[in-house]
Amino acid sequence: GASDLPPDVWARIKDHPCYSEEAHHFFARMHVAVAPACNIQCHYCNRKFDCANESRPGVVSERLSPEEALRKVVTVANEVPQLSVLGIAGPGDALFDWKRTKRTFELVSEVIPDIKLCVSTNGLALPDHVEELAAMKVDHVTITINMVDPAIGEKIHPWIYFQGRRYTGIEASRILHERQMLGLEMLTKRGILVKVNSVLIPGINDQHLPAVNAAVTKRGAFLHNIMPLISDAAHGTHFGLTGQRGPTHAELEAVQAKCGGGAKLMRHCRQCRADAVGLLGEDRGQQFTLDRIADTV
Ligand code: CLF
Ligand code: SF4
Repeated sequence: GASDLPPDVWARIKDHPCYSEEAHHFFARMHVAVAPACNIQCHYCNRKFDCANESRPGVVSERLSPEEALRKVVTVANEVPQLSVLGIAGPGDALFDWKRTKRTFELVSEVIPDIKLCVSTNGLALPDHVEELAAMKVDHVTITINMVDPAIGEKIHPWIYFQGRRYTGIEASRILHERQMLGLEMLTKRGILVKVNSVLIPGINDQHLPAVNAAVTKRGAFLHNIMPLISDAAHGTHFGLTGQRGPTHAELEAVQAKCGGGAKLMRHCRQCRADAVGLLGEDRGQQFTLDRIADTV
């Protein structure tokens, strides 16, 4: 809440619906799905659907070019007065597709200079783009960090694609882990607010998430959002097909209780789509598909 934060930090989150629980009743975010490709594989992803690190798996978002995204943002800004944040959260990784993400942010900030820019990434490409993110005044970055131990990472992320080659096994997770920690440190050193998302996967990282919480707290993470794995065989993910289940509500609360004392926990996440529009939990994305806005701008 407002009372336990320095005033300058409060001023930066008071109209961000994900970073402030109070704000989510009054302020809206929108996502534009401009980032189709991804540089890693997660066992809870099937590549055809939205990035499950930030978003609800099993849904397909409308892919937009940066120019189409601009048109959509302008339309929504005119019709949704609560709009305060533009986020890029997939459907793949927002920083692997850096040129598209950057172009989108540049186009939008020229027209709507006061909109907050927000980005979500698996972190692998993050250290390469921190300078430019800071220069574009991106003040909110989410990194999905499911482990700080590559032996656990290996069970979640079968491969990564990094600097022109594919890595598998423990080596892949060691690189991913190092890049995530480096990216987090670089962001917090510049004063950018970082939220860490962790997907809670029973039997795989449930006992380990307090160690993740401690590691990201130490490096200055502002918020930690522990998200339940949504696993469904119908989504065709590795975890879905192998019968990996998501946590019960009680299991989620038990892990959250063990993470108390570290970075503040986010408890109001609605696991949005990569093309979500509106207040959290009130998704108006289908009102603003391209075919519906074509005539309005
Ligand atoms: Fe979007 Fe994510 Fe920014 Fe929010 S969502 S890029 S930080 S503006 Fe928010 Fe949605 Fe949860 Fe994400 S409720 S899935 S935490
Ligand atoms: Fe899928 Fe997102 Fe993982 Fe990439 S980072 S494999 S898009 S869940």
